[in-house]
Amino acid sequence: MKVDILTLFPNMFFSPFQESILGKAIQKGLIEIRITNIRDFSLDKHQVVDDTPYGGGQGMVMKVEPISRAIEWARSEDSSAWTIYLTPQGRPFDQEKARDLSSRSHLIVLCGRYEGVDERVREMFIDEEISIGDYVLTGGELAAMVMIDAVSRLLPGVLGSDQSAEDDSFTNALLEYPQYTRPFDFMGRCVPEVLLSGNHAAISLWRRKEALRRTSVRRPDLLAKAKLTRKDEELLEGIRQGGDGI
Ligand code: 4FV
Repeated sequence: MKVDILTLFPNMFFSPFQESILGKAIQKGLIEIRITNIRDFSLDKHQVVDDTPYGGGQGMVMKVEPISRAIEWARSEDSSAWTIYLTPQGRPFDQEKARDLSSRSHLIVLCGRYEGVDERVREMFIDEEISIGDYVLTGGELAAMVMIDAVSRLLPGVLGSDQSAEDDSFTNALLEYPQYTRPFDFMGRCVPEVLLSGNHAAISLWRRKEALRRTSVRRPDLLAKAKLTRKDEELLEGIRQGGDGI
């Protein structure tokens, strides 16, 4: 996958994309990230990229010309690129959207600043608007990093063999079950015995039950959307009756 990032603050991306899983994926060529300063596409001698809003009001608006030239440049060698604008007015980002974007070959990601971009940018150049949450950031850069991280880890070969995105939270629409590792006993709190039993059927039943319990308590909205088996319903019934559901 190729990702073009259009931003006024390219330096913000260097360290997050050098570290850990994403850094390795880039080194291995599993994902190609090209970071471009929109200011480089401003033709006026002071490289102005923003201006006051027509109709008055506070703040500044990003000008359409530099952005349009930057997007045209990024698209120049590949017209199939999918152009995304990160904005609080966008479609809420979730695992389903991450999976959808991970099937694309070339993403162009526009990071807004100030009060946002001139409306004609959205009308003329943006394929999809995405929001990472109902709050206001100082810029779209952090939102872009969040989105690219969630998409990248779904690309083949990015997560090591010992890791899989298969039983992620939200992959099967439930929150993830509790995880434990050594020590067995920490300040008197011990790891559930079943996890040391070696009985894989019992372990996966326990994990399913705990995922159902956690989801029913913390995110009943997700439970309503989840495809549950009859066994799941039984487990849930048991959980609701305060039993342990088995
Ligand atoms: C945002 C979000 C976000 C709005 C004004 C950048 C800021 C500034 N982007 N999800 N929430 N963007 O707050 O994606 O231009």
